[in-house]
Amino acid sequence: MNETLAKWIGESERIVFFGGAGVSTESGIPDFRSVDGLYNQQYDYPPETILSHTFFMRRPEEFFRFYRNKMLFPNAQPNAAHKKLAQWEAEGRLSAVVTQNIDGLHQKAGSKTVYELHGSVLRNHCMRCGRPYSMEDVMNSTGVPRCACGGIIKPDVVLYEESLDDETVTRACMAIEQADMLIIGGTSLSVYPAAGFIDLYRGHRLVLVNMSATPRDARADLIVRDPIGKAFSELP
Ligand code: CNA
Repeated sequence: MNETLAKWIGESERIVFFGGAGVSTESGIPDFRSVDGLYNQQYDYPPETILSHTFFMRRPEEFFRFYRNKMLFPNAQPNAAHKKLAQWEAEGRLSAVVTQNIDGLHQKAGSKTVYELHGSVLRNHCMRCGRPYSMEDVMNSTGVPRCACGGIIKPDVVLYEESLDDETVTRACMAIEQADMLIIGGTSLSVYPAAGFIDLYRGHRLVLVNMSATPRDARADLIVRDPIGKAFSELP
């Protein structure tokens, strides 16, 4: 167990956790940039292209083929990291989870205040009439999923070229500004604007839990290089 990390958590009352795809790799969901991640597999187009708004509008069949195969993990379960964060919130130590993930696993683990910067695969809506649809509706459809009204059903996931939801961003920024400890985990800190949020934290308990180096390692007060599920499972 990392003693410094354990001590700081014990002393904090407004921890904010800011995480990315690495939080869910131990739940069996690949990240983007690790060696076996999505960016190191071969497709006709790079994932950034397929997951862009332009591609979605121009080639929706291709988009949904990739999306159903690579973005939906209906059987994934929360791991020790998701569970520990939910526990800290219930104990009154943690005020928010800010995540770039779209898998809904924090809520599945019991976390209540979760700011999903990039949306969620669990929510979908008709682009024409707004009717909501579940992940199962999209998963069980073929080709381009259509609403009863004929409109295309779009996942509530922020694609490249799309902007983040204003209210989610505002709340996430406020939580980070007011945090007495910021734990950043499982993110390469390479996707903006989300990666820039860490600059809002002014305290001296900035912890980075990431298996590889990030461009912001120099800013951290403590760096933990272990898999996050393993590291968190050892903490009180
Ligand atoms: P990324 O760029 O793929 O980086 C992941 C980082 O996590 C890398 O630096 C890894 O070294 C590190 N890592 C991987 N596994 C672990 C682990 N077990 N413990 C600690 N560190 C680990 O992912 P980011 O989140 O930084 O990039 C942002 C993108 C990826 C967002 O737009 C996400 O929506 C998107 N994404 C989300 C999911 C998901 O919802 N689970 C999956 C894949 C990609």
